[in-house]
Amino acid sequence: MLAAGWMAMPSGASAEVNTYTERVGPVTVGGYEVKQSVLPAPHAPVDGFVTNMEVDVVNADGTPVPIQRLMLHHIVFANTSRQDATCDSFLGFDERPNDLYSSERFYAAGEERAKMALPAGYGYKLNADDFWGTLYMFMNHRPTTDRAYIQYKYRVVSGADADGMKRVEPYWFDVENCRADPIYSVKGTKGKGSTDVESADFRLQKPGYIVGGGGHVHGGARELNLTQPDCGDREIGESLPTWGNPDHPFYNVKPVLHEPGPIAMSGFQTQAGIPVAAGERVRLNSQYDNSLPHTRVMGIMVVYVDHVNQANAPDPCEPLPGDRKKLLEPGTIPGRTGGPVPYKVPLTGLDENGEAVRIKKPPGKAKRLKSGGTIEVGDRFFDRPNVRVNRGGKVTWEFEGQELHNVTLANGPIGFASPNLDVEPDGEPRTFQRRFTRNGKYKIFCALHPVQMTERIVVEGKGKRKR
Ligand SMILES: [Cu+2]
Repeated sequence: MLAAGWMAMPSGASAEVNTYTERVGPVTVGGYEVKQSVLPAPHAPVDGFVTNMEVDVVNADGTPVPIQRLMLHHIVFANTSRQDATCDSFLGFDERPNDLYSSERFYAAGEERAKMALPAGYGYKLNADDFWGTLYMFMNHRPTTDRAYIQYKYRVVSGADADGMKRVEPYWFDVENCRADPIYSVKGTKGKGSTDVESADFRLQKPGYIVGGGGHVHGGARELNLTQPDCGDREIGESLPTWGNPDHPFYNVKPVLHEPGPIAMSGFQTQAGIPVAAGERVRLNSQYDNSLPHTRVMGIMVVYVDHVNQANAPDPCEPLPGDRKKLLEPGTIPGRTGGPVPYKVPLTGLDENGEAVRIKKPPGKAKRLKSGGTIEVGDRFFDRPNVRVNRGGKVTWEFEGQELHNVTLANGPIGFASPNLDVEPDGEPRTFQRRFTRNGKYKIFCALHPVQMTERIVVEGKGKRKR
């Protein structure tokens, strides 16, 4: 399946500025499945600078694939010829150390189809012999196996035109950095209008100027922003979501396999650049609504830095440039602004025809599980899909499967989710534990097999309420 077919089609007026279109795949995704994998991503064998990039999902004939069929939930492009600027080592999608991913992440997109757009005169260095790869996640919204191609376009300035170009280095800022699946969960236990903030600090390797950036969030996000804590915590960049209107496919596709994400994220650009002195901290703040649970969310911003040598380095906290431009700002494209849309992810099961239907709980009678009890996670099943637990009780999931699975809250009193786990090579199950301190109905699924693997835990009684 690796890079079964691709093509390069240069087009454009000048011989020195070309837009190339490549295609990888087909990617095959089973019915109602969520698939994450990696593929080599070919590029034109030229030396130059990438100034723009975008990605989409297409059929063999090049027509776009609607999300009623397949949704490209997210995709990352990395250059394996260079080391990533913010990570030395990585955890793979299975949460085990995996150096396959320690290559330079330079462009990413989610459901919102973010595009790379650098200010004029700046570019991401492409060498003819660089090796690019992609890490992608697809969701199949139909009961049958489907296939599609990942198609990406990028604009390259090369030859004599490349002489005056300034090279930018990509920095991947991520509140759950250095993981192939950098997810976390928002509890959602506070009042209306409350905000959960997760932050992470980064330092550039050399002084420089940030000339552009944009972010990725999931459903429930308020915004991402970048601040300089050593400069009075001033804001230096932000990325804001625009949400779909109620009739947007994100809210109407069946089945709902996750909380719908934004339809666009704003970005920023500046020719003059945002000054960052050597050793200065840059902080990413990922802000989500905290009145409802939001599980498996992300807070990521990719920024592009024009590094300068120490002689030309900006002073600490040098004034911000006056030419900061916002791209795709909320309100400039059709959609909802003014904060995230309240949304409850339902449980989905299969009817007798194998079609997805909403369910209240998995079939079968509820069994009582004592505190300290275990639930086995096998390949495509939870061995106890309906349980009752006393408040304060602890539940352990034992992952016995050969495939990866996870435990993810769809809806219920408190948001939580496990990493993707399977059995250890020596046969020992990996485990995930949780103590239930709030009464209520916890509707749970495996986010990789959401219609096949569902579970309901009813927490009741007057046991310990420690949080
Ligand atoms: Cu699963």
